[in-house]
This record gives sequence, C-alpha cells and structure tokens, in this order.
Amino acid sequence: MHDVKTKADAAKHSYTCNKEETEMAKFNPRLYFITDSTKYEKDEFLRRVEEALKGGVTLVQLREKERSTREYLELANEVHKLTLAYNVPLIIDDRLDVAMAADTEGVHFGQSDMPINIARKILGPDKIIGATAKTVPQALEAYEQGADYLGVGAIFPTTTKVKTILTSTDTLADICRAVPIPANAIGGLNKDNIDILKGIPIAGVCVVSAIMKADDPKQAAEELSAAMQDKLEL
Ligand code: TZP
Ligand code: MG
Repeated sequence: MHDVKTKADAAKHSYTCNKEETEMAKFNPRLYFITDSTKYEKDEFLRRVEEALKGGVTLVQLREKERSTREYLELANEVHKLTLAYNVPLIIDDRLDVAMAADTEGVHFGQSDMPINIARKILGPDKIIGATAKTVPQALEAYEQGADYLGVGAIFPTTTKVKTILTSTDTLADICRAVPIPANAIGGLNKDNIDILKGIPIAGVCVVSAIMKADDPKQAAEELSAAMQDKLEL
C-alpha cells in the first residue's frame, strides 16, 4: 500500500482489496471518522458508528484507550462487521496485535507507539499504516518508514481525551508539501471551522466529536462532507 502516487490518487479513489488494481488506492482518507466509545453503551455506540457510515464517512478508526485487550478485540470485531458491510476500511489505534487479531485493514500509531518501520515489517506491504506527525521531520520519518497516511494536529483545541499540542496551519501545509502520502488535519474540526484549512493540500479531515457526539451522526457526517466540498473543494 505504500505506493500511492499522489495525495489526489488517495483522495479520489475508493478502497479496494484487489492488489492487482494498482491504479486504485486502498483507502480514501477524505472523511476520516475516529470513534470514542467512552460515553455510550455498546449498542448505542455501534448504532452511531453505523449512522456515520450511512452518512458517508470514508475511513473509520477504532480508538480505545481504557479497554482490556480482550474487550478491544471484541469491539474491533463488531465494528469491523459494520465497516465491511459499507466497504469502508477499519483502522485500529495503537494496537498492532488487535489489528492483526481482528484482521482489520490497518493500524494507526503515534510518536510513542510502535515504530512505523517495525509495524510495516510485521504487517507487510498491504495493510494500511497511519502515523501521527506534528512536525516536518516526524512526517518525513513516518513516510520513509512506510506510513501510508499522516494525521496532523491538533489544529484546534479538542475536547477528546488526548495528549496533544496544537499544530499551526503553516506546519500542516509544510507537512502536506513535504511528503507524497495523504496528510489529514485533525483536532477540534467541524463544519463551521474547516475554512481555516482552505488552500492547504490536505487529503481530508479526521474528526471525533463532530460526528461521534452529534445528535444525528449520519446528518453530521453528511453536513461535514458537504462543507468540505463547498469550503475546501475536497
Ligand atoms: N489527535 C490529535 S487531536 C485528536 C487526536 C486523536 C482528537 C480529535 O478529536 P476531536 O473531537 O475531533 O477534536
Ligand atoms: Mg497512539
């Protein structure tokens, strides 16, 4: 998967499992929904994930910080059934073992997680590996080690539980131009503030709250998607 030619390739084309279709990227990072199950009973959490899928999210990340390995794996298997039904790749945050056990399409690592080159060696070329990068050197290192996409932020302060610092839009733009893999903006983003990203060659946006905590996650995904089209031509 590490052979996406340009960010535009990755953004335009849909996910495919077929390795032979080398023209097609394996994932579309445009509207990347990262979950947070902490406030919800399992059924309500899964319902919200499915509504987000109905609303057109193009990539899903299961992000669990408190669960045991067993619980993380069980939830990954349940979320994976949903994402497979909508043909959307599922990325597991932090945990290579959980991603492998659930046979999800990919995994995402931050700067203190498994090094990208080690994960690539273990997973092989086909799985999607994402990395968090807050600086150009971090972005270059992740790319050189085999990352398929980058998450860059936080652009705005976030209410989602995360250890992060703010990343300027100038740094985001520098990162987008420094690497040939798709880079997404993350952190406090919603349909009303994404204008700040105008003109920056991001491949997409990553959101938790804007969809997860919305009264209607399907409508929230649709409205965010429309705003991205209108305001960012993305
Ligand atoms: N990394 C940087 S900000 C963030 C992560 C995981 C959380 C984004 O959540 P929200 O609710 O979209 O601000
Ligand atoms: Mg992490």
